[in-house]
Amino acid sequence: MTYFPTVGKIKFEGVESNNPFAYRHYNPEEVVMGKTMAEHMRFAVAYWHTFASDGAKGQDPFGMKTMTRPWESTDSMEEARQKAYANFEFLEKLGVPFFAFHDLDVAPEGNSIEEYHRNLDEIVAIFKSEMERTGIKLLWNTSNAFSHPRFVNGAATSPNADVYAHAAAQVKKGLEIAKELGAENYVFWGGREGYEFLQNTDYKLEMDNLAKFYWMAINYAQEIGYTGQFLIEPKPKEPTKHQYDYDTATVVAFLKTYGLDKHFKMNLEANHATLAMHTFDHEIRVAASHDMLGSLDANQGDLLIGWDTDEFPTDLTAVTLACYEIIKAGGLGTGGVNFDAKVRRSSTDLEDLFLAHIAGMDTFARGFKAAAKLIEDKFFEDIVANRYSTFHNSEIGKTILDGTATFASLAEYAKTNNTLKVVSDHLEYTKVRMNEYIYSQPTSTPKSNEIIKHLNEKISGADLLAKTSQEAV
Ligand code: XLS
Ligand code: CA
Ligand code: CA
Repeated sequence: MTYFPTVGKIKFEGVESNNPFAYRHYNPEEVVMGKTMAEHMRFAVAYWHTFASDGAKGQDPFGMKTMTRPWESTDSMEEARQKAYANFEFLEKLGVPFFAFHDLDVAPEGNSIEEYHRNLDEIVAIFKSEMERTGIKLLWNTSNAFSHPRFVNGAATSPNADVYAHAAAQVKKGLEIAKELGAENYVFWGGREGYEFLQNTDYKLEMDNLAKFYWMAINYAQEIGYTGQFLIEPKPKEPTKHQYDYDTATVVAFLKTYGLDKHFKMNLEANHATLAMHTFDHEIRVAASHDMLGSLDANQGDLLIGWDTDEFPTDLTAVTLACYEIIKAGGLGTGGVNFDAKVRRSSTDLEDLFLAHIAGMDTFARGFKAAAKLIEDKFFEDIVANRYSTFHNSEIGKTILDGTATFASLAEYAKTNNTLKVVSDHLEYTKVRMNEYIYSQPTSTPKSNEIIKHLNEKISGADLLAKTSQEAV
């Protein structure tokens, strides 16, 4: 049985190729900064947006689904089996090494916890044998503790202890599945962990309960010998008005407050970053600065629409800056680039699933290579070094960095230093030169960062260029 008869194995053909079913930028074997692109990117397909929900088939709050898929069946377990096999055919054809799923994406709940576990076990067995056959791995699994009506007011922050216990049973099973399938990570995303109305909410009790829930998960993972990385996925809102895991900084504060910080890293989603009024690169930088960069959910939102549209990432500037932060952070470790993205409602062909993933992978490959070039040329490093040079190169700056400065010593110095000058960042010039790395090739000699440095030294870029071309002559 084939689910995608019209599409063969997607290969790298380069920018000259006009074949829509080929990579034009993503060459998995290309070595960049000492590793292959496949090793850097660790791409993953999100089961839910590709195979599972009606939302993945075009359904939205105003309209029915617009697509029908060959794995659909009136028998929910039969559909679960078909999807499982379709997943591996899709990943093999794309050449993607990882997938990710929620428990509810892969098997129907049935009428009891026992029935649900039986259903899950059957599909997990298919996953296991298909993983062995293909070498495809599980980037992460997670528990959907937000769709069922019982979770109307949250799971680990529900005001109802019975619901809390049910959520615990679900995550317990999720961890067993993670162990069984060797999941590299286990994700917690709390879509309903938050509140609609603060005055009917015991905020402190809910935060304490959430921390206890995480501790129970850590203890259980240790008990069963599951050693994958735990990840929390921040999101500020939607479906809940206010979600507790608002953004990276909020989650870090929560984890540190409850002594959980050594056990968790972040799963960061681009669309969640923008919902929190941050950029994706901001969230990556904050996580990395706490040594908590875990994995990425690659997508993009639509700033005009304003909710979690989960589009495939095609914004090359945003992706390049995200890749820049990934490289600066030392890579993704056990994480990867998971396409938590769905085809648009009007992309109705089955083949659009391939075209959309190819678009995301090519965008990331192109962004990553541009970021590598920015790093190789020390484009931002030199700018940053120059910008902070008073801390590194002046006596007073050094006392601030080494912690010997006091208010008294700084005030004494400030009084004697009346020549303080504002130094321009030349931000517009910086950004337009950065664009060359992203959209074409940096062409200038000397390098743009050197020109910016010289601008700071009050030599105009034009003078410097003139000087260099004279030297060249
Ligand atoms: C929803 C989230 C969800 C998580 C996993 O907005 O992105 O899909 O990634 O539960
Ligand atoms: Ca996500
Ligand atoms: Ca999302």
